[in-house]
Amino acid sequence: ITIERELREALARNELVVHYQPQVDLRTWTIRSAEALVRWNHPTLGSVSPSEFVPVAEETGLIHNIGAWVLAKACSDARHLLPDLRIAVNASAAQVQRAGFVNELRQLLNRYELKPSQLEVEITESLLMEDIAVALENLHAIKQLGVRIALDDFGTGYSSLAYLRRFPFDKLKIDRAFIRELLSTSDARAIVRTILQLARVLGMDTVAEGVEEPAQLEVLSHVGCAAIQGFLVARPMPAEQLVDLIARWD
Ligand code: G
Ligand code: G
Ligand code: MN
Ligand code: NA
Repeated sequence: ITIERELREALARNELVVHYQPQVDLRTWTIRSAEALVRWNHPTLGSVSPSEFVPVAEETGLIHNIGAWVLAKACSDARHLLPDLRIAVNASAAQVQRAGFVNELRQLLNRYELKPSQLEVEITESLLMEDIAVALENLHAIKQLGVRIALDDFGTGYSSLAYLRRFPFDKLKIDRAFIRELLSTSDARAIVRTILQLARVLGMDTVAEGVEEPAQLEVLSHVGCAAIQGFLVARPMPAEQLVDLIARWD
């Protein structure tokens, strides 16, 4: 309740920040993209995780303001600091279901003079379960615009294979639950393999999330995963730090 009131003021007080976590292409071992992750620097509580405040923002409708701010910040950083990276931004179901969402994207692309393909929107499977008429229309319009669409946390929710054909996804993000068990259970490895095959057949890109150990990277390379994201490469960090990391990378 108090978190809701404070969240309302957080934007105006400039307490939200966006960090970026790189994704590494496994074929070339280069950083080609990064995921934008919002953080809340609370004056007394310190850094508050989005897993705590995003649900509150969704319940109260504040997610529209916060989401718009994150998108604009990510576009600004993509333009000024990270022009060679594709930037992926998480969008809540409510955002994608709003009629004005595609226009918001179009205006940002114009304002920051970005190639549409430099931007990627990450959505979760929960979106597919809600009232999907507007969402489906918006996803197709986003695709038309040339902005890429990634399906986040893939494999954990309710993912009917039919949805994969019906929605225009460019990328599947393999949930870290499978990566965590990759070395210890054979079914996790089988599931990852199957997701990768499915992605290949459907012409979708892939990234494994939550990669923390070299041995996981080893397996993922072996089974043909396109890219990895996780603490093994780097934790989410401010854009300026990512610029430094990339400069040191080559
Ligand atoms: O970075 P971290 O692991 O704390 O993120 C926790 C959750 O918050 C993740 O599921 C992530 O997708 C979500 N998240 C991070 N940034 C955003 C954002 O800008 N918008 C939305 N809707 N979710 C976000
Ligand atoms: O749901 P989504 O994929 O958007 O969530 C991304 C979240 O995962 C971020 O909050 C980020 O901090 C977290 N994360 C990223 N890499 C790793 C990792 O290697 N291990 C763990 N445990 N979490 C990670
Ligand atoms: Mn994500
Ligand atoms: Na995810």
